Amino acid sequence: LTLEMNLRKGLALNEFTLYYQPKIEASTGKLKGFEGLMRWIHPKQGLIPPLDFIPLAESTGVIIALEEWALEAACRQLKTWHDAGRMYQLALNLSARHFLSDGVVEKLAHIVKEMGVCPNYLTFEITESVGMENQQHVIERFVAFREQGFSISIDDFGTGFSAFVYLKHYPIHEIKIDRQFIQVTDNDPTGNVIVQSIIELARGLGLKTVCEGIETTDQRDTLRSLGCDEMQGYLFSRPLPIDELETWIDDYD
Ligand code: G
Ligand code: G
Ligand code: MN
Ligand code: NA
Repeated sequence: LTLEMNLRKGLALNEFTLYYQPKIEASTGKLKGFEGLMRWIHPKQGLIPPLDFIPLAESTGVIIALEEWALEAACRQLKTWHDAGRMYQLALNLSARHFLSDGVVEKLAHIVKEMGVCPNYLTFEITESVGMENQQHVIERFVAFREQGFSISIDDFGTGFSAFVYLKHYPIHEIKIDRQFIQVTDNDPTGNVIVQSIIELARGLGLKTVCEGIETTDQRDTLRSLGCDEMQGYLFSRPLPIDELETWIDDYD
């Protein structure tokens, strides 16, 4: 089998699953929602992490089918929570190839509608690198997502060369500050200056900030005092399968 056929077969045989990592409101410690992260549970190879199949899925185009599946799975879970009065938010990663594909906004909006979920509870995380080419086209896409009620977050913020282009031109809702800027705060005082500046800049522009990769209570306390809105990281929980997540939620709340 070609790798592409392997991916398609895995999808058809229901071998993919979503893990969920909690997102915490910095000021209150309240559980706000989750980022959904894909995993491939291969019958022979066991758990395959996304870094080992996402690039391949992107180059073959299978990523579109995979991420549509992920949205369906996420919406099914979100619907279960919402029906029980637990109004969590959910963020999903969207590859550049999928984000730029024809009809993507209508397709994703259709899936969400079919699943009976309100789009206001969904955020799509797009990596910073998407924005360098064809800026007008990318801006129109962002507007279309926004018009459907979806939020857009810029993932890995600060790692590319387009960070300021985003802030100046792009109609986004949130930036997700890359963990390299978070994890430097322990023993490098100049690291704090950078993350503090990013947070202040984002707030000045009316954007929400999410800090990822929080691993220590010191990082949590520092970032809370710097005014970041939401936090995510191993300190709270690693990404978990749904049954372990429900146990985690019971313990956390
Ligand atoms: O969960 P983990 O740290 O292993 O994820 C590794 C990388 O895989 C992260 O950069 C994450 O954004 C990416 N990833 C996980 N799920 C998806 C997905 O559904 N689509 C895309 N494009 N990337 C994903
Ligand atoms: O690129 P993206 O932000 O989607 O990447 C999410 C990935 O980051 C997930 O694969 C997750 O496992 C990983 N991750 C989440 N929290 C932490 C953390 O606190 N430390 C480290 N090193 N990785 C984390
Ligand atoms: Mn992400
Ligand atoms: Na990231």
